[in-house]
Amino acid sequence: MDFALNEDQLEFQQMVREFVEKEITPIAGQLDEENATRPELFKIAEQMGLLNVIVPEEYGGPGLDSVTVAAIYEELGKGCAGVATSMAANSLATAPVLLAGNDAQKKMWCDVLNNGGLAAFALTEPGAGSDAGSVSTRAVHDKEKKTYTLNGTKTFITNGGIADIYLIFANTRKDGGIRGLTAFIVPRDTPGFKVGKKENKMGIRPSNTCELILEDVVIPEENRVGREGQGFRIAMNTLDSARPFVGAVAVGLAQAALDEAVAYAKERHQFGQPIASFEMIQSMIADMAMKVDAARLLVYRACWMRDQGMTFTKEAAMAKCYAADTAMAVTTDAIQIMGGYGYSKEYPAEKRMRDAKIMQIYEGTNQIQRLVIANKVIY
Ligand code: COS
Repeated sequence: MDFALNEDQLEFQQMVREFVEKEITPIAGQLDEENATRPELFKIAEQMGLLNVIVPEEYGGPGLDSVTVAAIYEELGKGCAGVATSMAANSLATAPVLLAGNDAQKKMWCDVLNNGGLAAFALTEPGAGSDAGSVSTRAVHDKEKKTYTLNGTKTFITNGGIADIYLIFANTRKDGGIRGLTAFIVPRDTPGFKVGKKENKMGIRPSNTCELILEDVVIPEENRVGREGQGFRIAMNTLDSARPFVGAVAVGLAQAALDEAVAYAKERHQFGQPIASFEMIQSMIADMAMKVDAARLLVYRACWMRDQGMTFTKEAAMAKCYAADTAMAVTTDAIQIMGGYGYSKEYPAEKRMRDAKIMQIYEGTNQIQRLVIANKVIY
């Protein structure tokens, strides 16, 4: 058993750490205020190869293993979970194409990412969240014209307003249900495809989250990824792969909150001594540190299992769920240690707490993760 990152992984980690410390951390508060993405950050990220991390070498990408990708996302999470979410959405949206796409689809999709493009994964709808199988966006096949016509609305889509290419789930069966769920590639400039309202969110504000509207969007048959009805399985497999990455962002976020709370506790004097010398503060810091370490181990184990080709659905859910709960608990305790200063916007702690909340909600709520875990443990 080896718990250490190898030389290449350490190199990536260091490179991203420097990028985060120089380009993201200093402006994270401002990005949060602006509630907007910064295209120049994506430009730098593209040059550093951070937008196509899971693109295999045969399709022009670095083909990084999941452990390395987690190390990258953990560092991004330390700087700003919003920026990290936006960049990680490229991996989420790419996974279905790599899993079930044909060679031409993989080439086309990966080229977009290799050239600095952004992608979006569109499963969620106003009426289909945890119940992913109840998607009501319809895809009607015209066998003669060899096309599909898509109609429906997607909601809470990361990169929704700024992506170049979209992976959209729609139902090919009139009566709906998971057996009709099908994945499609929709380029942004397709007629009938519109970006709807932009969300004004509590946290991860520097990530773009939008509604998508599809009105008679006609795409060629070649844009269907996998078979008709294979979409639910593709979505589930994709979420298995992506959940440890959400965990990685959450670990980075929690680690940064812990580091800031420790630094504050050593500086802040009350009753004539640093508050770090008080046992009640020490107890909180010890619990925070244990949770962050445990979350990190779960995240890297799930990624390692994926890289070994092992079944890892349960472990992915554990990693995502525990890391998200850790981020929430640790950021809350960081504010408690910092008192009024933690509650003030002068320090990053309150932003981190707002950012942490979404980790328990997106890419499958933590209640859904517990369902997945319990199902695997019991049956
Ligand atoms: N990998 C591969 N196949 C899977 C799978 C997985 N992780 N999970 C389920 N499946 C398959 C099952 O094997 C089953 O196949 P068969 O019908 O051929 O036996 C099928 O999918 C249906 O499974 P199940 O009956 O468990 O589906 P449910 O509708 O009960 O839903 C949950 C299962 C709740 C786990 C699923 O809907 C889910 O993950 N929801 C959360 C969605 C989500 O994360 N949304 C976030 C938005 S996207 S960022």
